[in-house]
Amino acid sequence: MKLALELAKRGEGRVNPNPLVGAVIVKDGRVIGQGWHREFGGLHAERNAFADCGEPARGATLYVTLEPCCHYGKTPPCTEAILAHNVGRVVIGSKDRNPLVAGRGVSILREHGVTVTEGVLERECDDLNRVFFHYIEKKRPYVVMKYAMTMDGKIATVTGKSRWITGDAARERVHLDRNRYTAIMAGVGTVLSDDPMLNCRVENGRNPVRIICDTALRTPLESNIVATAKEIPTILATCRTEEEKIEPYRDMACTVVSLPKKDGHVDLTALTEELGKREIDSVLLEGGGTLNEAALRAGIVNRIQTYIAPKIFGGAAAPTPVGGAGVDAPDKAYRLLPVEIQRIGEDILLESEVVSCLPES
Ligand code: AOF
Ligand code: ZN
Repeated sequence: MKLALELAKRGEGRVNPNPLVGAVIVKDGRVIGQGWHREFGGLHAERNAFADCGEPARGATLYVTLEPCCHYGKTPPCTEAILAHNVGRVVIGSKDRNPLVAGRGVSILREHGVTVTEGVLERECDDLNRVFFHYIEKKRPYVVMKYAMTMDGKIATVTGKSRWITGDAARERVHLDRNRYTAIMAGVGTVLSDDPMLNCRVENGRNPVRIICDTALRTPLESNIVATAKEIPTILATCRTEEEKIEPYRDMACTVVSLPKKDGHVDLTALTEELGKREIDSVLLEGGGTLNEAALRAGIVNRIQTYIAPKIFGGAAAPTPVGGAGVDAPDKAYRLLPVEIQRIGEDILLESEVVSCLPES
């Protein structure tokens, strides 16, 4: 199963909004076939593993990180392939929460006399597909709020300069995440101050869809984002609706989505629903303090990634990761699960799931 998990990760950035899945076929103590889901719409991991077998899989054991499917989707059911190859046993990591599968894959195999073992390395397999499970259940993207700060909690100096806070290794890791998640989201403030590309700079990586929260549509037509919208899908989320205001951006290949206003900004709940309809299963939120606070308050943030650099900026007015009015008592804090900690070069990365995005009343 560990090998199957490693294989599954090879699909990162290529299978969304479908799951990452790996499969290994073992016979007489030997691995005789391996496969993973390589790209969206392509063959499932199980079928790729059968195709890789140099000998018949009759009586073998199939290890697969996700319950095999039993429905006709873009591909035929994997349960049929498993039965056709006369596999003796199937060992499964995660249950599939896709309502089209949801336990039926296991039942069909058992009904046909296949021995099924469930829940092997289940936590690891579930963690691998956090995005898929969230998206298939909620039909909205899984949102990861990412920011880098100094040890005194500043995301820029008093003069607004933030390049760079973390070292090379941490910045490389951010680009891996830009490949892993389908979209990247920032506020218009970031476009106006940094004129960024918000692309993915890893070898064989793919660029995330860029989403700019731009209430009043102030993104400059000559910005890097707009200039490269023909090559990299770009969505401007705005409260403006006038055709003459929107048209120049459309002419430059930007997708302009007009949404209702909430608390003076684009309604982020409405935005995530719209992104879900567009099959965007995950968003890396690289906002400033205003957008981050609005996202937390809207309850759309699932995970927080905090890079901490061994530096101090100081300055009472230097910006911090989450702005707004803030909560007025510690017991009203946004609550997070216990933190996972990693060292990345000279920096550290803290990651945590958001338990409750709404301050307790
Ligand atoms: C995958 N890859 O390796 C497995 C999946 O539309 P389809 O035919 O690609 O089916 C997608 C569903 O199949 C998906 O939502 C999940 O429930 C199930 N298993 N999907 O893309 C795989 N094993
Ligand atoms: Zn399948």
